[in-house]
Order: sequence, then structure tokens, then C-alpha cells
Amino acid sequence: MKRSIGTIFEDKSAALLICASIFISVLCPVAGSSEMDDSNEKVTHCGGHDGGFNRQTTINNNRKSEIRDYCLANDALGAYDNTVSRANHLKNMVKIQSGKFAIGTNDPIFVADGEGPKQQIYLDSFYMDEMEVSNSDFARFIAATGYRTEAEKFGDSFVFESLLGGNVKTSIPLVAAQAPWWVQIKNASWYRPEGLDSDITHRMNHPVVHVSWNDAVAYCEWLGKRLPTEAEWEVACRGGLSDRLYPWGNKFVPNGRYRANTWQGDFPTNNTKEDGYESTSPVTEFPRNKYGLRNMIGNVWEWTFDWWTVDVGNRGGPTNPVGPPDGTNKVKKGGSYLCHKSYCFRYRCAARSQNTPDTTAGNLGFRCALSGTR
Ligand SMILES: *[C@@H]1O[C@H](CO)[C@@H](O)[C@H](O)[C@H]1NC(C)=O
Ligand SMILES: *[C@@H]1O[C@H](CO)[C@@H](O)[C@H](O)[C@H]1NC(C)=O
Ligand SMILES: [Ca+2]
Ligand SMILES: [Ca+2]
Repeated sequence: MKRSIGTIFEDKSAALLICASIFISVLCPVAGSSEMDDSNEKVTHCGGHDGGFNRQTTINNNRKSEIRDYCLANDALGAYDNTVSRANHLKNMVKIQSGKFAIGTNDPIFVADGEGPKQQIYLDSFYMDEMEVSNSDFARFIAATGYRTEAEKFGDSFVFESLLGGNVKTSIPLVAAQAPWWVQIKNASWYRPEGLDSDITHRMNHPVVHVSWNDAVAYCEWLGKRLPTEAEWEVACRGGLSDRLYPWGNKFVPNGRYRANTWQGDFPTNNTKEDGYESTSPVTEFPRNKYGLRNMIGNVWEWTFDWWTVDVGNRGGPTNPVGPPDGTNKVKKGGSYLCHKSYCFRYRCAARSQNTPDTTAGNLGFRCALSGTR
């Protein structure tokens, strides 16, 4: 496998520690989850899903029992109810009714990305997670399955340099001359986002990062869900508005109030954090769009189902498009906390970028979707 280091940048073209995390997420079900729980009317078809465990064969059973032993010893899994947890995940979704939608734009900022032209499409109804998948959500998945992420298997992942502690910084090779702020950090993974001396204890309600496309698919399948297609993602992002840059309109900071976590200041040296965050923010932060979705742009990039192509004619047609039949990279959408207007103005609904499915980085996460009729 060859990871696409080259495209993780906001690019110029424009099991003890694990268990500690799980332990925390289980015992203290996350700031923000009370808010997540108030949405129970929105999903009407919650019962009867059965197909959540397709990836069972990928699970490392030894590790699974290790985690269980440890957690049981610490009475963590005692408080953990897998059924309830999965039902809650299904509740935290909104339904987007079938219909005709426009995606893409006739005013592309990055023409080479295939942002345009605008296309008319039809989508069947689907459900979309209201929020990015959080560390707490992901910890439950690991606790229940023992799944081992690709970053853990590779033994490293990509981290934005200024988020690293001083000791780590001095001993690491830069990833690429044209984007020296990305560094490949040994042992960086979802529960140690900046490497061995980091943890997620104080960010259980932040989006999970350092998860590959394959990891994202495994998580969604565990819940009987799937990744959204690019078209679904973009329709969800637009929140029922047409021809707008952002999920709420065209003005990035309406009434002086930030609605997304991106980069303010000078990239990559001076993050002035006017939106309140240097790195990730809680998945519950920032207002919802009209569909009830948060952080469709900013915070973390989100994997979609589709293979990447810039050719609009090869994205699966006008009805429930699922992208080209094959490819090398998967489409990611929405931009991240590292996106600055001068450098990566990709925190727009029409914007798109790509990575190979095994790529992981500290600004790349996901949310899940579900077909409306199954
Ligand atoms: C760090 O990753 C290496 C593989 O690159 C692995 O051999 C080692 O056990 C890991 N260390 C810890 C503490 O997880
Ligand atoms: C960062 O930018 C702000 C706003 O332009 C400025 O006031 C501040 O001095 C800068 N900080 C550094 C370290 O350059
Ligand atoms: Ca920010
Ligand atoms: Ca996002």
C-alpha cells in the first residue's frame, strides 16, 4: 500500500492507552452527548438493521480480548451497552428527503479539482450523521470490536508540525519540501493524535482523526451505515440553499460570528484562532445548517464513498451518482481547521480534494450516512 502523502496537505494548487481513552468515553459519555440525545424523533426507521459486522474478518481477535480484559478489569465495559450505543448513533442523524438537487459550481475556485460545472442530480432520500464521528464514538467501536486502524498498522501518521511538543519536533523528518508543516510521526494514531506523548483524554468530543477511508468504512458498517457519496455529502452541506459557498450562505463570518473552524492569521506560522480553535473543535461546536448538520465545512475533512476523478462525466450520472467505478484516490470534502483562504480555500460545499484510501492525517475524519429506504 502506498499512502498519498502528496495530497494530505492543504495543498498548494490551491492497549492500555487505548483503553484509558475508552474508559473515559464510557464512564463520562462526553460533553455534548446530552445535546446529541435530544434528536430522537428524526429517525423513523431505526429498528431492524442487521448487517453491521461485515468487517468482522478484519478484526484482530487477540487484541479484542486484550482490550476487553483490561476494560472489564477496570469496570469500564460494565457501563458499556453496545445496543444502546448503536441505537444512539442511529438517532443522531437527519433525513434528507429525495429530490432534485444542484451540486458543483459554475464559478469554480480550483478548476483543476473538477469543482464545476454545476450539475442537476436526483437523489433518493438518505440519512446523514449530524456531526463528525467523535473520538468517543470511535472509542466505543474499538472497545466493541478490537478493530486496529491502518495508522496503527503502519506505525505512523501525518501531523501538523506546530501541534507537536518540542521534544518530538526535533527528531522527525519533514514529509515534503513543498509542505514542510506536515511531519510523519511514529505511533501517531486516533488515540495518540500527536504521537506517543499525546492522548485524547480532553478531546473525546472532538472528531476522530488519523482514520483512513478503510477505517471509516469499517466504523460505519459496524453501525449498519455507510459513507455518504460525494453527491450526498455536497447536498447535505448545502442545506437546501442553492449556489452558496458555505452551508449557511456566502458570507463567511455573518454578523461577526464564526460558523466553522478554519485557519485565521498567516498560514502556516501564525494561527490567530479568531474562531476559538487552533486544532480540532468539539463536533457539537458551531451552528447547524438548515438540515441540522454541523461542521460540514471546516474542523476536519470528511471521507466520502466515491473514487476521485476530475471528470464530471465519469461520476455516475445524474441519478444517485456514486462516482467512477474505480480509481486510486477517494474524495474528501469540506476542508479542515488547517484551511486558510490564501492557501486552501476549500472550505466550500463545492470544493473537493483526494487521498488514497489508506491515508491518515490529523485533519481528516468522516461522518456516516444511511439510505433512506432499506
Ligand atoms: C510504536 O510503533 C512501533 C512501530 O512503528 C511499534 O513497534 C511500537 O510498539 C509502538 N510503540 C508503542 C508504545 O505503541
Ligand atoms: C499574528 O498575527 C496577529 C494579527 O495580524 C498579530 O497581531 C500578531 O503579532 C502575530 N503574531 C506573530 C507571532 O507573528
Ligand atoms: Ca480555527
Ligand atoms: Ca468537517
